[in-house]
Amino acid sequence: MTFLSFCFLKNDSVSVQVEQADAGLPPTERSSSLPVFSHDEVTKHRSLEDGVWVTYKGGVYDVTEFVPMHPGGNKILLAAGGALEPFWALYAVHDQEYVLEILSKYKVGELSAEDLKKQGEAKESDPYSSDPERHPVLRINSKKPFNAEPPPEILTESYITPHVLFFKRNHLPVPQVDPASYRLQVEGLPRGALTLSLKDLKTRFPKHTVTATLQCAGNRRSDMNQVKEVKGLNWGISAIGNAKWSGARLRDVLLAAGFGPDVAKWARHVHFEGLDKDVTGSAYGTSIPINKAMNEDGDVLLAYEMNGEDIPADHGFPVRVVVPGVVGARNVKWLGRIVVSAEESSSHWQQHDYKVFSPGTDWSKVDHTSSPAIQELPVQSAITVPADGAQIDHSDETLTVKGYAWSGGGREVVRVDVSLDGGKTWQVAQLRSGDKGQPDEPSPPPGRSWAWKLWELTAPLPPDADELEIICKAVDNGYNVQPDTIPPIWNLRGLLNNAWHRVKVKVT
Ligand SMILES: Nc1nc2c(c(=O)[nH]1)N[C@H]1C(S)=C(S)[C@@H](COP(=O)(O)O)O[C@H]1N2
Ligand SMILES: [Mo]
Repeated sequence: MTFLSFCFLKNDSVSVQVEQADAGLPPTERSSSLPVFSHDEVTKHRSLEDGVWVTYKGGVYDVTEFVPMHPGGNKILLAAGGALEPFWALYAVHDQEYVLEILSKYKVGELSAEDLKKQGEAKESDPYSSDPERHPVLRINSKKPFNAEPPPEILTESYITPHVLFFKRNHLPVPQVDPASYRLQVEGLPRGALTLSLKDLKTRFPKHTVTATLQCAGNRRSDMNQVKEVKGLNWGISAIGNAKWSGARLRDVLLAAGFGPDVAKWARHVHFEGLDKDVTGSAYGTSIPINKAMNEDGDVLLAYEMNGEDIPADHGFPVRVVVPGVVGARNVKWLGRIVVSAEESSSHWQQHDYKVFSPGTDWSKVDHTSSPAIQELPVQSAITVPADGAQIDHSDETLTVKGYAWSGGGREVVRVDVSLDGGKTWQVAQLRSGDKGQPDEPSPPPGRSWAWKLWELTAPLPPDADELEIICKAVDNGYNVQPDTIPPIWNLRGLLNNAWHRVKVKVT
């Protein structure tokens, strides 16, 4: 495990609350005649060009000069324009006297008292006011509802994605659920409804743990948007994460609710409804095919733990469905109701979204009944390091390229090809199913490869090139490959972009 991932794993539940001014710093620091800056002013300084400013306990610091001197200086840039506290909480080594001394040299002002106060305040009458705190390293695509993804280079630092870094995809405010009064309804079976408390779920059914990757259908949408405008959140390449989920098997719960051979004759789908509701009172909901739900090897969970802890609020506390190998949208969070049915869910998210159409279909002619709802996902891969537009030193002898690869439906990724010359020549990357330097997780049985692989290639830097186009593409055990370009898979909602991932870097 790398140092960085170690820090993240050790600090899973980082608070982003900004502490009140004065705590910890000598009083002389506060009585300065330095100018007062607003939060908006500070956020303008988040690059080497515009200066790198950070705040710490109410002080404003210009650390531009310090960035090139700091080991892994670009990591400071993640905090640029905002508070240092949550980042220092990730890297515990910083909480030391001498670090504060270094920092004090760079002080340029005070944060306005008003903005300091605002950082702690939740606004009443806002349905999102009870949403949980999130780590500021996340790149926000939308605040309300909250949708955000981690920076790619951090995503592949750890095989198991810590929950603070795991992408968050919410359609509605996060519901606050009291675990003591929580009840799960299981309906649609001839025996009548089964009601389960959280304790029932934990004690009446065997606990099962599955390492599974979750990917949003909109992952990599921003690249599709570049080809031709699409509708949807502008996700980069990190709307994907890999976690250890634990809970009861859905199959066991349905059997306990009375699922048997007679039900199997007519049952075709299992509906899931969340406890998150829109203003009209309708809940987030979708369905999956019954065979995925009942298959002994399907590993569908009613999960109450993520990475060995209670599922965090953003990820569905206290119970979420985990449907390994299937699109994120079916992995319903804050699960309130399960219904066994002959029909698919009639919800918006099943019938009018999460469907893909021909590149020639536009909003004037789209017929949502003409395409099936997305379930299993296609083979996917992306390059997380280096970043698009990065500069590489020409005197480096080798170049290291890193990324992730995954396929839906339990199909295992068996190979990742990497090209450093725009696809003229290819080299095979090294795959792993664990943290770097650690043993791989044991291979799952065939057809149950639910987790991603991380990959890496270190190769000689091609001589005399001033720009490289780096490409990756994965192959799964069905020999499915990724399409080479986006235009043939373009669709109006920008879903399922799994074209070869390309990044351009400058050699200087
Ligand atoms: N109840 C509920 N479940 C939900 C959603 C939601 O908004 N409400 N979003 C879905 C979508 S589109 C995705 S991609 C995943 C995201 O899960 P995560 O936020 O844990 O990463 O949750 C799914 N389950
Ligand atoms: Mo999604």
